[in-house]
Amino acid sequence: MGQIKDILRTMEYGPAPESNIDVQAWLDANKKGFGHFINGKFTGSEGLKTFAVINPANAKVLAKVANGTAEDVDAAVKAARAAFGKWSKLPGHERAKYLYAIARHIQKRERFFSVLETMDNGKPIRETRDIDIPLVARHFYHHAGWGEMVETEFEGFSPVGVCGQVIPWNFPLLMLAWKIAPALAAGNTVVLKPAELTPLTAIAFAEVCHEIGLPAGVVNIVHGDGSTGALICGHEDIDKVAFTGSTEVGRIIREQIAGSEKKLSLELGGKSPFIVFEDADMDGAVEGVVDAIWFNQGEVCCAGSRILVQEGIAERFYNKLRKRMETLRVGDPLDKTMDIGALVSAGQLKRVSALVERGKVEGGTLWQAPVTLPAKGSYFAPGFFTDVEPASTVCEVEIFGPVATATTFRTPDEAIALANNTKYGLAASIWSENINLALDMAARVKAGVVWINSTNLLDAGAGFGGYRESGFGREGGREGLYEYLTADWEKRLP
Ligand code: TAP
Repeated sequence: MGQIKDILRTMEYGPAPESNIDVQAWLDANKKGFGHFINGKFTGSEGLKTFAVINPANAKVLAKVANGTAEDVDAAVKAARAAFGKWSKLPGHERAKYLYAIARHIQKRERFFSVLETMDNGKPIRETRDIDIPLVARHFYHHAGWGEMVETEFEGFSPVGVCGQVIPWNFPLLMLAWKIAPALAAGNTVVLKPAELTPLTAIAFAEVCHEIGLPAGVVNIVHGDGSTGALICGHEDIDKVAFTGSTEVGRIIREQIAGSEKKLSLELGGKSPFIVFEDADMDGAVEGVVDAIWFNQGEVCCAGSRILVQEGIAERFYNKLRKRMETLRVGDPLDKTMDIGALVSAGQLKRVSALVERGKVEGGTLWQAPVTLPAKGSYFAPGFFTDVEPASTVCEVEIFGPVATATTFRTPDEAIALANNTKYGLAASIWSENINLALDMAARVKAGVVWINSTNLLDAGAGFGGYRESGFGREGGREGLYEYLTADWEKRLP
């Protein structure tokens, strides 16, 4: 019954959109360049400074996009402020209609969004088609549900106001969804900056907002580099900053807004342990490693990048893993048979390569999949290091590429000591057939998310976020909503 009601609601937004827009035709039609989306209008890029967007799989230019200035940011914040009054006072079920409509339009355009995301980011089409874009739609559906219930479930809370949101390039549209869906459901308006490397699906998303008739100013998207991000975070009329990205930039933002009244949430880096006990289902754990570190080329904040294996099974486990690596396919991300695509940019390839070289110099033994990489594009063969010291660079620094480290442990206590020997605390994965042991470990590992006999499971209904230098605040589920609400009693404080 609820479902039928939802369908009826979304039907108010007209017939289903076209589902077969051609990505190349869309890019060709915008050859002059894309602009920002401010106050419900596309600015175009004429007369604006632009930057080139490159397809990392073949190094070809895909598009030109305007670089946001202080004036653009100011116009976007003003539009968001003007829209806030009416939007925040709409009954939650009215706001929910728009979220349902966004979800539905994205679903209808799944193919378009998947291809565009793959071309922009380099990740395999199998992942954008089966993971990224379905999770984006799910995020909007889920938060449409919260929109319906926000007044009753969060009585005594009000929306925060105008939210400045800055996101990274590793899951461009999904990170946008994680930011925009809860903000809107709770009654806020937003100014969002996508990563300079991957702005294209955010532009297509703005088109969806336009088509469904989202009131002007509720969502504003300003493109640009880190300096545009800094302008948004520092703008005096922003009430909340939500940032996902590196710990380094998170620190800069925290310093920048210290002393202001801005609410802040930071989703930062990670160096997550992947702990395999000798009683684990070994085939399952090997498959788990594939998901933990080679999904999305390892460009995943919660990637299981530190494999910890109990000593008695280590050699057998490594041998199985090497055998599995022989079957990995790396290449053109638009090819549906590929497991691993290109890293996001030539710069990222250089960074990953330099860290891996450092690992070798520091004495690590690198095992890489025997793959032939395409001649052009930012490809890196997946691999893992053995013979590494816990204090070595590759064990400490987030590589953010398809390379893990592997070390052994003897006892659960030693595994915990190694797992927690990091400045981060985002996620952990524990593999054992002994559920008591796994649960005991889960309670002792310092991480915001712990998976048992699984990894990289993300859902709109479950709060996600870190401890320590992985940041604070949660995204998803009930916890995530609190990031976009203020308790009314706080407002009454003198
Ligand atoms: P960053 O370099 O930190 O960039 C993230 C975003 O911040 C980009 O849009 C960037 O702009 C912008 N930015 C740069 N300097 C800024 C400043 N001073 N003020 C405001 N914004 C600024 O991270 P990245 O390289 O894109 O992404 C990789 C990092 O994100 C990794 O550390 C990864 O672990 C983390 N990450 C964390 C999570 C969660 S949920 N914890 C999820 C995904 C990624 P431009 O890049 O456009 O210049």
